[in-house]
Amino acid sequence: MSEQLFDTVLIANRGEIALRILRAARDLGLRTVAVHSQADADLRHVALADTALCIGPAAASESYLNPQRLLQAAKLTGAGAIHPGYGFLAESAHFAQAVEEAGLVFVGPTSASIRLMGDKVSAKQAMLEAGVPCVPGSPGALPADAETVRELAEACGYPLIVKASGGGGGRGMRIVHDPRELDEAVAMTREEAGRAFGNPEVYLEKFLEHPRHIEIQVMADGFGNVVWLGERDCSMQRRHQKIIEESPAPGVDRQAITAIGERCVRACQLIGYRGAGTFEFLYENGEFYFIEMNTRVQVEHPVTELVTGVDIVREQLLVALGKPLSVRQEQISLSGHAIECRINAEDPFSFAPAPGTVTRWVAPGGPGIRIDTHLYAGYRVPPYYDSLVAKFLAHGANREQAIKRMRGALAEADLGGIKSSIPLHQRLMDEPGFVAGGFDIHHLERYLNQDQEVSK
Ligand code: MV4
Repeated sequence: MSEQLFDTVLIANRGEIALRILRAARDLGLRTVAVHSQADADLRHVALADTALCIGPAAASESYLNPQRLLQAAKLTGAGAIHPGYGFLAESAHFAQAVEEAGLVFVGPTSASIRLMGDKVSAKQAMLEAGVPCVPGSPGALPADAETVRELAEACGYPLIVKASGGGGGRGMRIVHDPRELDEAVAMTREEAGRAFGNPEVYLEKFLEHPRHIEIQVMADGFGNVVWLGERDCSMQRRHQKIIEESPAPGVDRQAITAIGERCVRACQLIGYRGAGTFEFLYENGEFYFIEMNTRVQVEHPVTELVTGVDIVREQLLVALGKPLSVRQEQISLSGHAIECRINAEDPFSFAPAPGTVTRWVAPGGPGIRIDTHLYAGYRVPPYYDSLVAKFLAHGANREQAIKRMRGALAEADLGGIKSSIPLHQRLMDEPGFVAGGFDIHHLERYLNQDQEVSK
């Protein structure tokens, strides 16, 4: 037998990311186990995996979100590691700990790191200690005493935002424009947070009105090596769902980004971080403000892969195998520009989910085009899960070329049988705000609303 930590990885996810993980594992000579729900037997990665196992009914709570089923499947198939992908149990400290305690490798950070970052108050405290700039606000969780809360709010200034420590990704927050609304907003956010996250702790931040969302990708191994892999601008979003991501962030000073990237590296070293991670920042008036850290591989990771040439999922697996990162910081530079369009099975105007059977699928191609998808003709998109069915990526020497290539890819794509966001992206690739670049997190919703006015 080999001295490797593991030779089989269980993929605890579905769709395009499961296929992405399978390919990275296969590249490294690892065996793969696909686990799927009853609704997902016909997924592409299930057909390609060395072993496939049905772990439960369509409902995610009884399959992809069930730690016991996943651990049983690992035991049954001899998998030594579990890759959680994104979503589902990827940021469950409880699951990561169960994997650790079962003597298996969790492809990600330690459960302790996930717990630290999952609690937004402790995450912010750790970042402040590491010299990462944060949004000004209350030092830690709010006390019970209403008078002290009012004083903290005055010090922070209005408008402010009340956020749940157990929240994140847009869940559990409330904007307060007027001191008279403060008490009730704090009480309601506490109440909701207690119910939704089992943690009623809340904190305050100054509300930034026109920020961009810029995030830093990091990768760390178990030997203290940490690299940052540039940034992604994810400002084109709707209802906290990212629609388009790109790298580099248009019009942002490289020196400023480098300074932030280096702080993120330092922070990873301080907390003993391992694996892939993303530091989310709000960027306003030339300043970066940390808001939260994601302790998983992200949907938009290929944008970074295209501009850096680093295979992030491969590095995740290498690190999990106990090996060092295959790149050092001096070897990393950003080349050209990459854009990702998320293609969902949904109505391109109402955004209503539109599951159904794919009757035709011819993927675009050509120089600088990458398509991450599990689609094939005849595939039935089930109604039970996230509607992401493909990611179109365009890489060019500069932003202009990347946009042109993306337009070509969107025009080439031949997807029949289901509605998708392809027509939306075709409009966006010609939308003056997007084409100019550098617009804030509200731009897309503003554009879509104005569109609605016109059709009235
Ligand atoms: C903010 C903010 C403005 N000021 N915090 C939303 C998701 C979560 N990650 C944090 N979010 C925000 N936090 C302060 N102090 C505005 C948002 C926000 C947002 C952030 C990133 C991407 C899209 C967003 C959409 C609405 C609000």
